[in-house]
Amino acid sequence: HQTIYLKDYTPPSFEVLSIDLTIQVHDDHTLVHSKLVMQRLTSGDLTLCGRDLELLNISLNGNVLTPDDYNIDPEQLIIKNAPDQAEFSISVKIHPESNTQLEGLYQAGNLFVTQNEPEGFRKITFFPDRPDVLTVFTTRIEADKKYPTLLANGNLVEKGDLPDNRHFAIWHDPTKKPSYLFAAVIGDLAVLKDSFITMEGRKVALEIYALAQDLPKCHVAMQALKDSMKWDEDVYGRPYDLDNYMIVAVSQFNMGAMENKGLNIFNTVCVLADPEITTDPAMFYVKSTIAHEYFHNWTGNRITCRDWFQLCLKEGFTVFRDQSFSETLQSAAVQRIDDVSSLKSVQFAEDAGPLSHPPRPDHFVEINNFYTATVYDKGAEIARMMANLLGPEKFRQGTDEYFRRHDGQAVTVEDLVDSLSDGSGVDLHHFLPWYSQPGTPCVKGTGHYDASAKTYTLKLSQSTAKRPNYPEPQALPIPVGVALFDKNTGEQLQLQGNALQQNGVKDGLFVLDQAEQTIVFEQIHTEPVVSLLRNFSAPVLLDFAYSDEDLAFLLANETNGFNQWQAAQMLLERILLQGHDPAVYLDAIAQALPQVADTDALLASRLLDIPSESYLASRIDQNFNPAEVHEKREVLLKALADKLKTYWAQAYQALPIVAFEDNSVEMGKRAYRNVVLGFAVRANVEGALDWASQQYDNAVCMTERLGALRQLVWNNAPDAQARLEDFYKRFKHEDLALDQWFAVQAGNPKGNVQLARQLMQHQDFDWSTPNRIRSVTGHFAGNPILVWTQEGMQFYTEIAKRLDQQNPVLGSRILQLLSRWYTLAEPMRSEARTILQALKGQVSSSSVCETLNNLLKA
Ligand code: B3K
Ligand code: ZN
Repeated sequence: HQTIYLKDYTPPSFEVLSIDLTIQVHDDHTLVHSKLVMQRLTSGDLTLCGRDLELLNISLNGNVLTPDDYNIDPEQLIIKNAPDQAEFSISVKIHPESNTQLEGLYQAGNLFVTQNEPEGFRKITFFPDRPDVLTVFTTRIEADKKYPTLLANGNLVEKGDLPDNRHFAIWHDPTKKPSYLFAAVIGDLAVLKDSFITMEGRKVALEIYALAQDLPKCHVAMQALKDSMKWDEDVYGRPYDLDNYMIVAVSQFNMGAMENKGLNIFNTVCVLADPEITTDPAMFYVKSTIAHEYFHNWTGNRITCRDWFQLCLKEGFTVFRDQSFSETLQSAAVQRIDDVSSLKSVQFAEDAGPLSHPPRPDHFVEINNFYTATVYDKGAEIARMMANLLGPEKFRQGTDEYFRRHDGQAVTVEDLVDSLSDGSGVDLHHFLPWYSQPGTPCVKGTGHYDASAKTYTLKLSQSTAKRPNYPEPQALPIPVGVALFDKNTGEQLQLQGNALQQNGVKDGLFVLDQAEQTIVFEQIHTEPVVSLLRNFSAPVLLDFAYSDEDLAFLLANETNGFNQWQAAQMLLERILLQGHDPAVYLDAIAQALPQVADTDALLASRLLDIPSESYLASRIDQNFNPAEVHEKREVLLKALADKLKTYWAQAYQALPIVAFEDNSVEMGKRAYRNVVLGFAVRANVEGALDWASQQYDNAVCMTERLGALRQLVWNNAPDAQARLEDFYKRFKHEDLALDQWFAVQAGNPKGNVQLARQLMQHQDFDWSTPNRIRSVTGHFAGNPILVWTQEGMQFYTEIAKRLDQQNPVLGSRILQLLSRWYTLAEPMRSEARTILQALKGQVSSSSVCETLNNLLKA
């Protein structure tokens, strides 16, 4: 497999003025005819990408071409001596009915759908399948009338009957787009309709297509779509630009959803929502994914990427936008907690190991391997840092300039930073190295109060570990959110005056952009406690010389829930990674919790977060002993449970099940009730497991039912089996609920590989549905003690091998779960290497091979 480098980028030699596409679907094959009108831009060959296509015929400007006129290989068709104006007619045969890779056009049950990002379109027809070639698509679809739904991007121009019980529809998309945003859907779907009137007065028809039985579960998504459309108008001034917006739900899908122009295709798990089958976090995920894909219409579709190295241009920015939107749906503090929590456990871990790469990578073998937490979530943090530094008004001027300059173009990360700088009048170019440097910077520091001089001196330094094959890391601009609190009263000190300006602290942010810097706060009349990295102002690790008491102080006195949570996490990491005595933490949380719970149950549910074993593992670079980490965490959980034993009992009783309401207060109570139940069970509160059984039986929604089931199953309660059987009976026809049934068993910390294997033998297990596969592989991975055994690792390498041909994108993802193998203590480390090496001769897809090679480089 070939490595592709950013530095080798060259512009396309031809533009495509238009494409007319005809897709004729038959039971055992599909014919695709295309007419491409092309125009030369620069000298060079005319190259059309194509993969797994049977070429039936090709003609150029009316003349049939013979094999002498072109070179063809498994990846492309190169036309020799192409004229400057070229009109191609190309016919190919493809096989969506046997396409298990879920890329290109594929059949999923009774539905044909496309997934073209990043390089799926080349599996539909020959085309310059690269994001900087934009064209106007007209699409004619023909199929049997057993498939009444025929959709493509844009406006419906015509539909009608054909002989042999067939029919057709013609769609025209007036906006130029790259091939990765092309979509088509052929099937038998029901539709939920609504509409939205844009700020420009355009009436947009909104349509969500799903199986008839799932239509009632589409209302949450519809509301989220309307909310997102309004939010993008209010916050970014961006209206929608077509007369219709369609979303299609499909159960077999490799990732969450896809932002195809005007015709989004969604994994059912990201669009269907119903309190009876969907937990609150899952319902929240539906809303934020709907928003994410909608926001792509401006950040991704109207302005797209010049090449795939720029992926974080659209993904990072769009994640930042969907996170900001989500902050308006629930509490902003809790949204930030959840986003940071996932950044730290997934992205920090990725960036600390052999799969580490910059948000804008400079080389890849398989671009599918780069839809990563680093590109998405670290990319979002970079956008957020720039936005925070500018403040809302200037950031808006910057984004206005970006949209003004680049609408309709395929651009780079530099273009975004140029626009933000020019539009706001604030130079942000020093942020560019964040895009190209891998690794998580570590900010270290100390603070000193001089009572006689009335000064508080903060010394901060930054460092980033050097990674093989990358230059010596440089100092990055790191915005550090900072506040001082009066140690005696707990009050936040007002920081004002010249001293601050000279030190560069503005709006509570200090930009650390040197290897080391000192800030002196003057006229500080009482001893302060400093709070740093407030609201997680930069994606860095913080190692500040706090005393445990300082952190307990911040947990009690910080003014925002995120900062309280962050203080608790720092204390917990000290206990779990550095062996600190848990007493300070236990006292502090016991003190703070009841009051927080009374006013903000959602926040209380998060304040009890204990860093996951996977996150802790990511902080251990050698001699990692999974059993030891597990044990330490269990001991701490037990101590916390015991410390508040009487409180759990009261708190649980004070939270009776009530009718379901979809708002953050009720969501908070449900979340907190489940957390409290878990601690009550752990503390052996009398009757706690019976409460779990009762909660299961009386549940009015999935959050309650699954929360209870988890306690029963994970504690091997006598009632567990009967409730599992009940759950299965209740939901065996609801795929998304059944996924939870698999997940709760696969994620059992007291489970084992045998159990996971049995689940994969179950009659409802299905190798063609990624959601079902992930419900076992993903949740089993939550227990490092089970993963890091010979059987556990073999379990994963066998799955990667099985998926290598069948669905390499998914296979590669699953293999990535083993990325920290090299940190294991011996003899596990050597065993892990042997197991990974054994996989080497057995896989051949570019996705799986690239991941495996990178893993073995560790
Ligand atoms: N842009 C798509 C991701 C496509 C992934 C292809 N392997 C979804 C999203 O980020 O919105
Ligand atoms: Zn996206």
